[in-house]
Amino acid sequence: MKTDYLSLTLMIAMTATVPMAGTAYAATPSHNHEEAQHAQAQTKHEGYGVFKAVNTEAGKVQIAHQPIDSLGWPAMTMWFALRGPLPQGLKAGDAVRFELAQENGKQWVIVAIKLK
Ligand SMILES: [Cu+2]
Repeated sequence: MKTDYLSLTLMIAMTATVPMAGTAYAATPSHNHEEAQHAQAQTKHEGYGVFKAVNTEAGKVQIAHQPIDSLGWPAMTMWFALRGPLPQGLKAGDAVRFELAQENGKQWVIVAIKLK
């Protein structure tokens, strides 16, 4: 009786896990991204905003970004560490599109930035 109960519990645990994973996977293609590989790389998030300033010594850029729904972030102006080159001719006030990735499971850094 004890064994039956255990195997039943395991079955419930397994059936409960599988549909959840399936839902998360199925949700990915319906996510309307311009480039599919962004959605597949779950650690990356896309943002839009206005480039404000750069601190080349610190390797940081200041961006007034729009809300980033995939991260639950509201719109704000903030500094990001930059891991990559800035677009040629970028100047304050330019609209940009950028990709964020979490570094060491903590800080969100910009791994790509382009003129929008
Ligand atoms: Cu922010």
